[in-house]
Amino acid sequence: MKIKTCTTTPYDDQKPGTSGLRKKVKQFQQPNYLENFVQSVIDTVGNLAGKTIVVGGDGRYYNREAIQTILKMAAANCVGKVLVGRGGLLSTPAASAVIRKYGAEGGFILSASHNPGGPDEDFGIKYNGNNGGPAPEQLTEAVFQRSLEITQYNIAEGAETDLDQVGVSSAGDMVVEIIDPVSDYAELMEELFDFDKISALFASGFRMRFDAMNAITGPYAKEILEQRLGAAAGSIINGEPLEDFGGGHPDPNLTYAKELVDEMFGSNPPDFGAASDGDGDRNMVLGANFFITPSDSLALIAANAHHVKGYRQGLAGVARSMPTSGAVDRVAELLGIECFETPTGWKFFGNLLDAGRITLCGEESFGTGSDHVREKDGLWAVLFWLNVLAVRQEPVADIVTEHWAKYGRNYYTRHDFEAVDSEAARGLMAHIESQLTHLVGTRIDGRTISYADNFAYLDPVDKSESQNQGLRIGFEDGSRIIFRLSGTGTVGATIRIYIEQLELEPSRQQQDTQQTLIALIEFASSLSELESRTGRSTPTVIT
Ligand code: VG1
Ligand code: CO
Repeated sequence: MKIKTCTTTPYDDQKPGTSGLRKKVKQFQQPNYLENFVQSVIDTVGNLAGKTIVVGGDGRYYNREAIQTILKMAAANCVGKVLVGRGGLLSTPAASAVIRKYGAEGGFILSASHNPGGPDEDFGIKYNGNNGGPAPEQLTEAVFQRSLEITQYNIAEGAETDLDQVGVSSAGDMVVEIIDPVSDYAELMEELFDFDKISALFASGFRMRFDAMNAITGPYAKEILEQRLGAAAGSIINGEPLEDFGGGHPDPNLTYAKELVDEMFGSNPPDFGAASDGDGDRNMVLGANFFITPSDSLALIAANAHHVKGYRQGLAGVARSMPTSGAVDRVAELLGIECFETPTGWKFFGNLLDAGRITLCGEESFGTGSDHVREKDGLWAVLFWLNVLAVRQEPVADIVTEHWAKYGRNYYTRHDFEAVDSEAARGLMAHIESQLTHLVGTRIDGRTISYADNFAYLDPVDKSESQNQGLRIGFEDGSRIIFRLSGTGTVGATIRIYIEQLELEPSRQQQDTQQTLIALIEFASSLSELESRTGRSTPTVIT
């Protein structure tokens, strides 16, 4: 196998966002674009020679081409061995599990997660380290700096690897092993959850619907839910991974998982519904006629962990991203465990998980996970809920209502304004920030603002600092309004407004969320001059 060193010129836009580098496929197809980024990672990480790495993706358009390029570059950069999911497939949590199980040095995960796929849509790539988790900010920043000065990359010339046959082959001196993408992950799930109890639940006639949204989790859900746990055939819908996800957004929320939502709120709904995203790390869970917010799901998982095999021994602590509601905080308080508030993005949980400070963590953006891997994990959350339902034998709605009565209910919503003009979005954020100091003491709808700031995070483990992580307005009664710009979008800017309000009185816990939050929603929109600055008054997505 011949190794070539090719000269190249830098691109100036390879700065990874919340979760890796995400761009339109057409941008990735520019000459040397992918090669520059991959070589920048290899140069920055610095120690891959002779080591094992993992490569896989969510199966979207350009996945296979990218994997062939990465394999040739890995061979040329003296990587010892690459483990690749069959068909180039690995869900994000499965990739994390495989890195950890085989002691790999790291891995490349190819995905733009919940963003649409296809020749005119999105692609993405990120590097995870040997703990199985996304590279921390210092590393992604160093990769970006490297990408600005890169002048050459190494690539092997030779035959393409057959990605579709499980087995071992070689590319020059490098070993390539195609692995079954599901089995290691399924085994890990069997260790964590009471499969016998969940099987008995299904055998008793419990009905569920899992919407894989034509994305990566189809094969995982079929193997685990239908094959191993005995869920009725047909429990999984949209279970074939497609390169364009059937033309939809593989984003498990109330807007984009419409087929599932319609069924769960229709006549004779199944007992439990769930969906996952493009790369399998997100989850939405629903009961019959009942939506569980991701923030509540995290709190309920924490409060019910003692029912579940892998978590029965107790929780070290919990963490949530800053915009996630405070529901889990009160569970932690009652359990007497630590609760951390981190910036948005799973990479910020890594140190806390590695240090054994937390067992569970989650984000309001349909992300929940634990110390079993270093990514959020969609099917894991679904199995957790199934395990709890199998033990408690109560309807989802009753379990959540009972939880609220005990801990209080955090009414919570997120309004997303997608593809806003970038200048306008930056102007809006600057305008809000300029008012923050004057806001403290202001009363809105009977509540007084007690703090207003730009969230900064000091990592308690490695003491690294992260600034500018979202504008927060907090009220004396615990209500909050948060403004952030998305770091995963690929068109213009996406403005996210997060609003929450705590209600401790059970008789007031069954109200409509948008109505309950209306005063805060209106204040957020007038404070930010949303409509005059962006021309938008209606959110693209309401969660
Ligand atoms: C969004 C979510 C964030 C999540 C990230 C990656 O980021 O808000 O909570 O960690 O997506 O999720 P942003 O910057 O667009 O708000 V995934 O499933 O896209 O990898
Ligand atoms: Co995802």
